[in-house]
Amino acid sequence: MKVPLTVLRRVQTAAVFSGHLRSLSSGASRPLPLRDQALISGSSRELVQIVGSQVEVRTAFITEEEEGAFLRELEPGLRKKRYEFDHWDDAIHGYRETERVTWGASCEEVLKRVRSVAFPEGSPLLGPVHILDLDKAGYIKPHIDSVKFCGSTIAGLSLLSDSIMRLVKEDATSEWLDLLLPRRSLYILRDQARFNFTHEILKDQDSVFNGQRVPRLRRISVICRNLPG
Ligand SMILES: O=C(O)CCC(=O)C(=O)O
Repeated sequence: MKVPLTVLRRVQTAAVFSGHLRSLSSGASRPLPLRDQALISGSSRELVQIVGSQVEVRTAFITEEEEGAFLRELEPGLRKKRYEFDHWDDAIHGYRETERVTWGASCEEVLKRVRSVAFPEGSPLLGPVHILDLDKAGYIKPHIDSVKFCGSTIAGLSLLSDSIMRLVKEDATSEWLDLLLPRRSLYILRDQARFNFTHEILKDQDSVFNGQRVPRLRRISVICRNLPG
């Protein structure tokens, strides 16, 4: 099932405040490697603190071997599809997608881990896992996932590439957060962050986090959602 995406307007950003989410800091003055710097930055310290509590980025959530297992399962089916570029009104540009209910043991083990950290126990989940394959030239425009199809929590694994997810407050577009999503990390958006903020994945040429370029290559996301309450 394709979850309908509501396209909303993209906005520009202003001052930047950073907060650490499960990250390390060396205190060195030269730019930190991507995996050692704060993973969230935003338009104000308050926003980083308040909405930052409803977003999580867990670096190295899966190993290289586990990423390989997902790719082996997903690539044969994805390769049969063409990237979609020309739907002018689509919320996603340069993508192909699929969904999957049944997985091999290694992927199922990872998905169990995702579910146990992301969703409250007993929360009914959307059965199929959604797979989104973004071409290097692809990107996801700002949108809020339909409340008809998914509940309070969205959790996604990022395969093959680092990327930046931008959240922008729907009714106050000067309020925003950027999340740095390293390859093989898990992100979780909950509650306000999921309902009151648009989310988007930046295109390669806009992919800059705290002044540091984050090359956006082809990226596959594996997304789990719960059902509306
Ligand atoms: O690719 C991602 O991680 C984000 C996907 C997304 O925006 C969505 O499915 O609503």
